[in-house]
Amino acid sequence: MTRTAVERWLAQRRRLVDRALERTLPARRSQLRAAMRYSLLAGGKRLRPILALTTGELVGAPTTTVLPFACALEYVHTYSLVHDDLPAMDNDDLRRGRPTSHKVYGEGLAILVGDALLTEAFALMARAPGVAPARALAAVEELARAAGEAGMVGGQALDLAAEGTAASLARLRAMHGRKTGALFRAAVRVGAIVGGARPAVLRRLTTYGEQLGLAFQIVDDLLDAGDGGGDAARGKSTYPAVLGVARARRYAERARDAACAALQPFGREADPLRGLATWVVAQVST
Ligand code: GRG
Repeated sequence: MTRTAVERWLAQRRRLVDRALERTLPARRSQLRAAMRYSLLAGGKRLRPILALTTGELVGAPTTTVLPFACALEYVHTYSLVHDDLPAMDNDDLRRGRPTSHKVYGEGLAILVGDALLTEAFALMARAPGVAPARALAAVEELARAAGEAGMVGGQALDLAAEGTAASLARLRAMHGRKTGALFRAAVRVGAIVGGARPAVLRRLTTYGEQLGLAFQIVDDLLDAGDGGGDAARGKSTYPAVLGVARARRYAERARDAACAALQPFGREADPLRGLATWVVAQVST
């Protein structure tokens, strides 16, 4: 797929996800609800829900069946961003082009926004219609593990502990594999699990998700470095800091190629996944 075709596909999928998210969280006369909507409906690329929808459909699940799980992934992702932006973590003033939750609603409510989004994510999955209970439970466990100690939260703890120290490539991979990678991996797996993927298919999609998550993180670091290096200024180790820009770029290209190689047995229906991996890395290659 050309870059334009991938971007058109992403935009169309994003609209579908945005509409579904809006339905799950209608406006209410409550400050908490307003603050939850402020962060959840603030835009964002919706990559994780799009991945879940795409792998679900790839293994034959109807879109509507996967949608609640896709929304749950975006709830968890948004919670992590709201908490990550807090003064006790990254202390950021801007997110998705707007003031961060705690800047608008105060720290207390921003903490509660994250808590509520995380909790409601699991309610969304628990009441998803039309999914065999065993598959729904497996998907719930998948997201719980990816978000929890073994995944995103554990990765964030490693990140906090490592601040101000120079990490090795191995430590960087271990930290990001959990902090960012686990949710990408879970996104492709949750869709495939809801759709009842066979083990061999699930293994290939898992590799795709892991390699895409790695490429995504390296590209994010490279863009940050090109943008003035906010991460480096905060004492964070990044892929370009450890590898240098040129090697970091090659590392991202290798991850993209490994992601696409994992999709080799699939036909044209996996083209959007191939296109997405290529699109991610194209942000930093010329
Ligand atoms: C606070 C529990 C807790 C976890 C925080 C993911 C994370 C862990 C923090 C986010 C900080 C960060 C910049 C991580 C790198 C990964 C990344 C670029 C996330 C942003 O994801 P995008 O680009 O965001 O998909 P949008 O806004 O498009 O949804």
